[in-house]
Amino acid sequence: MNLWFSCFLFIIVTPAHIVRLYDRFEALDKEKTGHLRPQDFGAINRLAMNPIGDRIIGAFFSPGQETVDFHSFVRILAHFRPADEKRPKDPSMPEPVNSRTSKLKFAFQLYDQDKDGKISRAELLQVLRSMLEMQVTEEQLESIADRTIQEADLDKDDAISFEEFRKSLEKVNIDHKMSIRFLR
Ligand SMILES: [Ca+2]
Ligand SMILES: [Ca+2]
Repeated sequence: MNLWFSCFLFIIVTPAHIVRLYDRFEALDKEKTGHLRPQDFGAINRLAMNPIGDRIIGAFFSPGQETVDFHSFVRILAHFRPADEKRPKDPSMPEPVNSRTSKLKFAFQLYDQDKDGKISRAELLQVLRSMLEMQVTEEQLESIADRTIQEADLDKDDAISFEEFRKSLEKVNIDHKMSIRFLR
């Protein structure tokens, strides 16, 4: 299993637990305003304990936005719905939010914090550091980051574009990894 994949796996498996948020939106919304603030998400143990929980929570909020309403909340959760393979593809329709591409984009933006469309070595290091803290030395972290980038970086600009990210995960069954039993 390549390193990139193991990093990725960690990230995409964890948000599956977000399903619990769905049922708990109202419970979380203690002041009954119809909106959640980032700190409301902290009541979810699984997220609070997740080393990159803050990033996952951050994905619920558009830039500059401090609250999330139920509609946006559900839209983010929809990324984790299994793709419906049997439904015929209609090229005139926008890509569904639970398609493989949308799922990969969601995972990609958890790394790409400055939103320049590339995962830099520093951004990858930040994620690795949060995930592996205490278990490895800084030197080991850096060598993991270097190898991960080397493996995926096809145009050799020392950063991972979305296309490179997608390519490096071509053989991975994202749907299986990043799906939840949703809305049942
Ligand atoms: Ca970036
Ligand atoms: Ca590159």
